[in-house]
Amino acid sequence: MGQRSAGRIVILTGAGISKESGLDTFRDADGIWARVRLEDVATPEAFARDPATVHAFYNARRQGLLAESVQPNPAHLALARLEAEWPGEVLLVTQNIDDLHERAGSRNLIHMHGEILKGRCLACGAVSAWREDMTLESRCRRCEAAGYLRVDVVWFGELPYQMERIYAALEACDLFVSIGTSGVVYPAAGFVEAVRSSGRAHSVELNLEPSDRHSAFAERIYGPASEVVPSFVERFLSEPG
Ligand code: BV8
Repeated sequence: MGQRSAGRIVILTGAGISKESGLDTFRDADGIWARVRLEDVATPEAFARDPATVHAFYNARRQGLLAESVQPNPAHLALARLEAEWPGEVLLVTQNIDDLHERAGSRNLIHMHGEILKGRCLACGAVSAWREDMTLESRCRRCEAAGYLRVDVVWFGELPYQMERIYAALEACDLFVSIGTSGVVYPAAGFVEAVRSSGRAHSVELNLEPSDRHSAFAERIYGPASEVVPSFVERFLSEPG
């Protein structure tokens, strides 16, 4: 990898990239799933059974994300720099529902698991920005129906967004970089296989510790994202040719 003009890069990020910004991961010892069962808050069945509990779960995380103290960290900023300075395409696919990549300056971005700062109306299908608490009484911004809103995230058992575009990019890329993800949740955890099937791309895992899929990667660098991601981007951009 090094053809400066032809290199297409796909990056996958998970909750680990936002940890140093103050947002919890899911499967670390102090993670979200240590406090609440995903079956109670992150499935369509949970929402049908007890929507108030699901709203409360996401309302707390949304307010946490909007806290002044939560800012993009050097890892988010390094990925925005890579997109700005690399002559080939850089596609950032995130499993995260926060907006830290956008706030860091990333533009070519897919939120495959949706976005916590958006709401979707089950009556008319409208998706709208949503920064306040969502309740059973919340009204759709377009059709004004009350009680039909859900946070616009992908729950377990639901199909992630833009999968065709993602798989096309994975099969065409020259470099795949996975950052801050445990490699537990599919289909994201299987992306490295889609890349390897092309037989051409280099694959790198940047994580605090080996993920469940670590052995599938050609290169593995471990450490906090705010350290390993900026140094990887710096090294990559300063490579000759
Ligand atoms: C699908 C919601 C099919 C938003 C999330 C039974 C029934 C149905 C489906 C399944 C089933 N069994 C298995 C499945 C598939 C299921 C799945 O994979 N389950 C797992 C648990 C086995 N997947 C799905 O259901 C997916 N959909 O399969 O649909 C389908 C097909 C056709 C038609 C219809 C349907 C949907 C998956 C998405 C679910 N939604 N979240 C939200 O609330 O956030 S998943 C949730 O996990 C988050 O989105 C999160 O992004 C994702 C992955 O977690 P990670 O980001 O990796 O975070 P984690 O804590 O795990 O790891 C953090 C890592 O960071 C660690 O490695 C840590 O070491 C590292 N780290 C920590 N600190 C740092 C760091 N790294 C660097 N620096 C640091 N400082």
